[in-house]
Amino acid sequence: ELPSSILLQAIENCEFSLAYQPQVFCRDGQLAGFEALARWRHPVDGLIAPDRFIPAIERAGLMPEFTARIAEQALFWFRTNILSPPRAFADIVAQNVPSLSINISARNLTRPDFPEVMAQLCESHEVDTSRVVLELTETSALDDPVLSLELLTRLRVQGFQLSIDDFGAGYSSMQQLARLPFSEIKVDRAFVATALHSATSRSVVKSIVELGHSLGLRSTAEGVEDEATLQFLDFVGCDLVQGYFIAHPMSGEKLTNWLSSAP
Ligand code: G
Ligand code: G
Ligand code: MN
Ligand code: NA
Repeated sequence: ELPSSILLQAIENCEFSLAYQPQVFCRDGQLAGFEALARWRHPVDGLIAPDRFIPAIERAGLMPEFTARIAEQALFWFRTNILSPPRAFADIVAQNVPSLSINISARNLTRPDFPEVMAQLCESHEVDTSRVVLELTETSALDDPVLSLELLTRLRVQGFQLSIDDFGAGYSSMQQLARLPFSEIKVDRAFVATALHSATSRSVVKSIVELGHSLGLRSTAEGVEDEATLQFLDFVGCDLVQGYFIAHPMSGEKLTNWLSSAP
């Protein structure tokens, strides 16, 4: 178990880095945005995956500090590389107005100042809040549903887009989907990965996309690993796709090269 003193030190020492995974429109492959994914560059143990440290950060009560630091890093990268892009890919970016997706935790929705903190980070990096998508996992248990709903609503009022991540994987506190102010639904990777081989998965994917559209939400499929899956997703009307078939999560530097070499 990771002690909270170690985690706090890691946050303060900026040992967390971000990988960015491009998202593209299913229809024409144009760039739509990026999801920021945290990695821990531990000085001794090397690269540690989020599945290991995110739950530990949650248990240690450090999610507010962690998210603020991650958001700051992501917004800085987005401002300097995407909104004020090098010449090499300025055209690609200018045409598409890409968004920046940041993962948040249910633990972020327990601090009343969270919307204000996020809005101030956007302001100081000169990033319009409407460009920022906050992803909340469907299965995350909301400790205080009333406060969480109030904070989600305030984030929405501040201009943030809200996304419900890994949809289909759980059946919990987010049954009230229709009552929460989301703007995007992300189909869980498990259904996308098995879509070609399982009629059940195909029905689930199609239903989620339709549910999203009926509620006015854009749908994003993650974990797209081949062209046939991409075609199926386009066929059912999915809006955005993300996955190894398009691009792996990359360091900011690698992503710059990826953008420069895009057709
Ligand atoms: O990065 P990987 O590709 O292994 O992501 C695994 C999961 O870890 C993601 O689906 C996401 O839910 C979670 N995750 C990654 N980065 C962050 C982050 O910055 N904050 C939170 N709360 N979760 C994250
Ligand atoms: O936030 P979320 O849990 O949805 O994060 C997405 C996770 O899925 C990250 O861990 C990311 O590295 C991973 N991922 C992204 N694209 C693919 C893919 O095409 N296939 C698989 N297996 N994993 C992917
Ligand atoms: Mn996500
Ligand atoms: Na997630």
